[in-house]
Amino acid sequence: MTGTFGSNDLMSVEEMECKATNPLLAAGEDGDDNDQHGGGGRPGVGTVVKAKPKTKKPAMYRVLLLNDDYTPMEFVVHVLERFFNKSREAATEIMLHVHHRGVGVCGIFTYEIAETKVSQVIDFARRHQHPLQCTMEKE
Ligand code: TYC
Repeated sequence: MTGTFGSNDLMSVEEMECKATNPLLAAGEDGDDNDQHGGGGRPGVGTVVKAKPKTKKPAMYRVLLLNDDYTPMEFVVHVLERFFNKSREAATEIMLHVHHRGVGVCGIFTYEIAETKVSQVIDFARRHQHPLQCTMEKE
């Protein structure tokens, strides 16, 4: 683990001093397994042994299909099967929803995966000379 002092994944000097002075924290009651700071009870003396675990959930993005008047229904169903791993039945349901309501959700993904799906769908539609559009929005 490398890092710079002041970054979020290292313990702050204030936090180390607090742990070294507070017997509860120094005894490891904060839930981490980083309890041998080697400070010998001297406030502010010790070693950063381990970064605090960061478990934030990633932001998720809905991938949307947009209706148009020209893309064949069968092509949209194929797109949903091919790029979104939908069954024929689920794909048909989503396609009809988009056809009637104008927009529908194909799936929910992390940013990079959503971005890739959008590009793949637009590219595939273009190559088949269909105007089908696909976009993404934050969940
Ligand atoms: N509206 C199209 C048609 O009548 C079908 C269609 C459905 C097109 C969904 C795009 O995302 C779409 N042929």
